[in-house]
Amino acid sequence: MSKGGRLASSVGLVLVAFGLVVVAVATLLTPGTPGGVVDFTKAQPAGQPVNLTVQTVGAIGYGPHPTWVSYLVKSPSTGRWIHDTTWQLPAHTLVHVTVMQYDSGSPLRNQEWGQVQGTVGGTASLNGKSFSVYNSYTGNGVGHTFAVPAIGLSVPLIGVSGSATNVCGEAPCTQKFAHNKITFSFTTPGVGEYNWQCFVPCGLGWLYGNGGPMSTQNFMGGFLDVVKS
Ligand SMILES: [Cu+2]
Repeated sequence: MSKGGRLASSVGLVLVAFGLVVVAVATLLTPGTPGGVVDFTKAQPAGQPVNLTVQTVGAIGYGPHPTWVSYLVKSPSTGRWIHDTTWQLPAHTLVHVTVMQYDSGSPLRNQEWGQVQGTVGGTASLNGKSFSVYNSYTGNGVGHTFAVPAIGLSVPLIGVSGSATNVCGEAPCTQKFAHNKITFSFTTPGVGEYNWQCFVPCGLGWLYGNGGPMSTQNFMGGFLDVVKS
């Protein structure tokens, strides 16, 4: 091979290597992978309310922890369910949240978690019916909460019947499976990073239920990445 040819092929190899690095980094930043962010800032015109749709499942059914409980979020751009709990939202903006809850529930360890707090009007709705507190000793109990401590937001996610025959076993779950639809609205605070989490110790098989999915990103907690609108 000529000197020029050798130079050209080594430059080519460097470019290929560079390309692979770029692809690897881009893959890491894609929603659904650790470090990903789901962008809700371009889903609607500036100043308009944001629609945020999530689902909670009793077992994600795939990946390194198939048996773990988890949240998933519906991509505002593709409509696909993705396993990523960091959501970028515009500041000082109304967010309409819909939670499709596919998991069962139980009585709460702390009854305060049964209260709806920090939402618009101090209420949420369960399958179309407004409520401000849920007695977890009734019905099917509470499966999870959606809470953003820094802004005083907390909403109980009521469980589906443990004896339902059509319990979803693998995410993403579709509405043919037993579920509860919980909706509520809140206003995002100013620019900042706000953690959100479930407060129901739902990490089955872990000490006091607080390990595993309760302490792992993209399962029972995440961040609201609030940016300038
Ligand atoms: Cu939970």
